Amino acid sequence: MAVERTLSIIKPDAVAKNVIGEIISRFEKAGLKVVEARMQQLSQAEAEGFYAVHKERPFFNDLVKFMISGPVFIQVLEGENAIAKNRELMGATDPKKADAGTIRADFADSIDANAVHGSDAADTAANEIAYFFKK
Ligand code: RTP
Ligand code: MG
Repeated sequence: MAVERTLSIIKPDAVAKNVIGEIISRFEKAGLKVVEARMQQLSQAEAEGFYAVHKERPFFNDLVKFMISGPVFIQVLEGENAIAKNRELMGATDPKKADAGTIRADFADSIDANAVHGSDAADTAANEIAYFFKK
């Protein structure tokens, strides 16, 4: 297993619930390290660009509207197998299907307001990190 970096976003619903710390604590306890981070209010263009891969999907407009509904906490997590580990900690996209003890099972209200984003593969992780943390 290799040390990887992945992009994590704590979405507006979880920021509004005041659980940024609890969510970061789960990453840290699982051995992931926060190596970059900031709070940000996304613009419509930033949210559309970030989720551009979904732009033909029926949920795209709602997804963008939700992602700009309040500030988000954007971070880069680093550690062994970070991409898959983060997805495991997050749980399934739909919190009703997420395993008990996952972030989405514990903090998400719906498939739209689902608390966190995590990169899903090595190439998307690299692209998403570059999107928000340009060197
Ligand atoms: P994310 O990108 O936010 O980490 O979520 P994900 O990989 O688990 O799910 P993805 O398929 O990439 O979808 C991105 C976000 O779009 C919303 N969605 N709604 N109504 C629907 O069928 C539906 N499907 C996806 C979710 O909020 C999901 O997080
Ligand atoms: Mg995704």
